[in-house]
Amino acid sequence: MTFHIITIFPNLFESYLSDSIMKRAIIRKDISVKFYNPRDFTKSKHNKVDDIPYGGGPGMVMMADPIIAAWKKARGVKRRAVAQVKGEKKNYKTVILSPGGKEFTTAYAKQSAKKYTDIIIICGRYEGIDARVKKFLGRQADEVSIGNYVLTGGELAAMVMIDSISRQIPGVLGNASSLEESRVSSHEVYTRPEVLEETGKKYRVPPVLLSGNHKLIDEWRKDR
Ligand code: 6GU
Repeated sequence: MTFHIITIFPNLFESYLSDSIMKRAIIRKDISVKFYNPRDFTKSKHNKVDDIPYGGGPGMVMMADPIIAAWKKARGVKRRAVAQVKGEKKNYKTVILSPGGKEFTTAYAKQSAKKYTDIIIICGRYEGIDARVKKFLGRQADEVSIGNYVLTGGELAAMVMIDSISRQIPGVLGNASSLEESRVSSHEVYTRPEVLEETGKKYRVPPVLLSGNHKLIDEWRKDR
């Protein structure tokens, strides 16, 4: 999976992608992440990427042209030609991140990991992106939000999507069974020590987990 990130703040992604599971996924080439800064695609003298809204109101609006130019680079005709020569079948999706979009879910992450080879993610600031970007992209783009709260920009949301989609890609998680969503956070988990002594109190691991009886353990887990 290749993630193409359109953002004016690519540095925000550095630490998250350079450690732990995302780092390993990139080294293994299970995923790759590329950046396109609208500021590098401006036609104006001062590399302007935002301007005041028509009709008035607070805040700035991201200009359509630099974003569309960055998107064209990400979607590149040249890359497609290379893919065709190699006989690869590319399948692109574009996501416009916006607090008003449809909610991002594990189901969306699973589908995306299965269906697409390339996902282009456009990060806006919360005042918004000129609506003509969405009009230009039409049905090839989804407008997506990661939850019912407002962030200052789409970059955190993009990282959430990269993480959540990547862990659905075979090989990204070391252990395939870790992928089972039902196992994630559904029941209590324990590790050593068997008895944790803290501030005069003893906290024990439930005896069933020490029993070695996997039928009983599975039943216990269903109830948690
Ligand atoms: Cl995608 N963007 C912003 N700015 N805020 C959000 C969001 C996206 N999803 C939830 N809040």
